[in-house]
Formats: sequence, structure tokens, C-alpha cells
Amino acid sequence: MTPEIKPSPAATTNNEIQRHKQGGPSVATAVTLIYVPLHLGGSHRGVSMGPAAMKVAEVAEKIEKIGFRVAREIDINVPHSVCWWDKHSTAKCVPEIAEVSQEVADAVEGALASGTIPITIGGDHSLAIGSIAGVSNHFRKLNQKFGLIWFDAHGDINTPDTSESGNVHGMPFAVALGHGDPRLVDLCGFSPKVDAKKSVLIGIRAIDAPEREIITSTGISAFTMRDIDHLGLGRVTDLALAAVGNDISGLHVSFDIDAIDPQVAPGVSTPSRGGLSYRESHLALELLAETGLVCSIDIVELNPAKDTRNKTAELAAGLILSALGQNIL
Ligand SMILES: [Mn+2]
Repeated sequence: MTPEIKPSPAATTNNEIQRHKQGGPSVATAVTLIYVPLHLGGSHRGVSMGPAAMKVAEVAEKIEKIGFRVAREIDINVPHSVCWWDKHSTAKCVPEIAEVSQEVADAVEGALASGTIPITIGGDHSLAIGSIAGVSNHFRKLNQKFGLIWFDAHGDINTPDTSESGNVHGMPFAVALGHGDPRLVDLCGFSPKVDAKKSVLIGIRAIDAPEREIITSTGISAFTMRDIDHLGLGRVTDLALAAVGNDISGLHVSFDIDAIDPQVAPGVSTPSRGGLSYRESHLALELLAETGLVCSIDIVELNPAKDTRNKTAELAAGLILSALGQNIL
């Protein structure tokens, strides 16, 4: 049976997005690759090999093959040390992560200012504290709004008060919303970095009890795996775009590879079964790319020590291409 081919409902019902698609603000045709071998936010050191695995998967070459210029590749320096508990907080490694975050924020903001799409490759998800700060600082200076779409098996919305592990990679969404350790929340001198009403969490299935409360009280939109199973990922993506609204000038996509089912993406630190299929993960990014608004991308939590023949890195490289607008036809 040949399925009926029709444009995404979001593109037809959302005038602003449609306008962008028809040649509104020009979409960047160059990217900046920012490699962040950060493992300090979690307890799995293998994530620090994520950037190397993505280089082995030839991510830069693949991006150039679909017509984008790789304007710059930046390697962010990350302290090698294993951190100890911080006497100022129950969250681990905050001073070290704050330092890395500032460097990531500066790199991301610089990439946007030079008209390129920053693609920040991790490394654990705590790097999003920096990348979102950079995106936020950029749009703040232009007096423009942006939306945040976060793909994850987990909420990543704990605070030092609610987290059992103290691992900061379980906190970056909360930090972006202005909750958590002030040394992270106040990065770049302002907070919050994102508007909760323009923030969407997709793919969740492993949520800590206190996170439930935070998710419902902050006013973000959250689509669980149940919603995806029930409505389909196309519909969920349209609803996500409707939630962020049509008054935005950019979309930051923070993609945790563990949103995908571990049978498809085994190379992650904290696998959780019942995740996105191979095609669902691509479809979501293809639909977001179609808006012409994707201005910045994180690819995080790739753990080559858990991978099989680099297949998760290969998948992650393919996802970047979909987020940049590569289509099947
Ligand atoms: Mn995450």
C-alpha cells in the first residue's frame, strides 16, 4: 500500500513556520562542530570517548557530503580528573562543569554569531547547560525568542535537592529553566535561559518521582513514550512545534541518544528499553528540520565503551544529517 504523501500538519497549520519554510530568514549553510568529551556529569567515563567515536564515524565528512560547509571544528578541553563530592553542594563536580559550560556557551554563541549552526557533540548531557546558555545569550542580544526541544529517556530535570546520585547530567533541563546550583544557573549572568512555555521534552520513560512534580509544575510540555505510541511521533512533533509557538527565531534541539531504544542504540551510558525506533528518531528530526528553524543541536550521551562496532556513533551521525534537513528524496 502506498501511503498518502502530504506535508506535515505543522507546516500547513502553523503560518509562521510555513513562512520560514518558504524562504523567510535564510537557513545557515555552514556548521561549527564543537566536541565536548565531558564525563563529569555522570558516573560513566566512557562518554568522554563520544567525540572520538563521532570522528571515526566521519561526521564532518558526512555533513559536507550533504552540502553544508564545516566552518570550524572546536575541541573543548575537559579536566581528566574524577571529581569528588563538593562541600558546597550535593551535586558533583559543579566547579569543573561550570568552567566547561562557560567554554561551551562561548563556542556556541560564537558559532551562531558567525552565521553557522553549532553542533555540540558529547560527552554527557550536562554540556547542554553550556550550549543552551550560548543559544540563549545569542537570542537575548537580538531580543528574539527561541524554542527548546529535548529528546531523552529521562527527565534530566532534577535539582541538587531532588537528585539521589548528585550527577549533574540528570539536572541540565532544570538548570536551563533556572532551577539548581547557582554556579550553573547563573552562567552568562542571567537566568532562566529558556522559557518553560517554549520547552518540550520528548521520549521520556524513566522519570524519578521528584521529577514528575517538577515537570508538571514548571509548565513545560512533555510527551512520554506512551504519547508517542498512542499518537505517533509525527503528531507528537507537530504538537511540540505548536507548543513552542510561531513567534520564535530558532529551535535548539538537545538530543540524548538514550531517547532511542537500546536495541537500536546500545552505545549509551544509561539505557532504558521501550524507546524510539530508528525511523522515529529520524522522522522527528526530519520534521523539525523542515521548519527551517533548527539553529543549534546537541548530540549527547554516546558511550563507545558500551557500543557495538561504533554503530551508535554511525546512527548519531545520521541523525545530525536528518536534523540538518537531509531527506530520503
Ligand atoms: Mn539526558
